[in-house]
Amino acid sequence: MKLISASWRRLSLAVLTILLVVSSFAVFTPSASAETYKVKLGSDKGLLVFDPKNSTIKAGDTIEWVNNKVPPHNVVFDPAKNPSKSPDLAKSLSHKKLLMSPGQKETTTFAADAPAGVYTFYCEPHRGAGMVGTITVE
Ligand SMILES: [Cu+2]
Repeated sequence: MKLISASWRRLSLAVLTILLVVSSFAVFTPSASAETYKVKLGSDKGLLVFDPKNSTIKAGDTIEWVNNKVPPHNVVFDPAKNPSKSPDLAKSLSHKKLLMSPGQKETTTFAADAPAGVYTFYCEPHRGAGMVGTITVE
């Protein structure tokens, strides 16, 4: 009888510990934590590309555009290639101003209610050279 109650106590202690660990995760891991993703304009090797070319994010997240090699660059979202085919939405995400020097930064935050789907963007001076990328909002 003594043995049984001792093992019961041990078991309940273990259950209590697990509950405590799980609940602390729930407290310290906010489910809607927005993240920031970095996209370089021009690769480190001097190629006319966005690096990474394709990113997958969640609504509410931010893209930090970092001007890198072979400027000038800019970021223009294609009005015909976003989930709601909205020119206004594309315009609100774009940074048309040319970034001339390496290290310059711009940010684009996707609203918490941004429609899910693929958003295509390009660099105006280098679109013809293939400097095009996508953001997929999950
Ligand atoms: Cu460019």
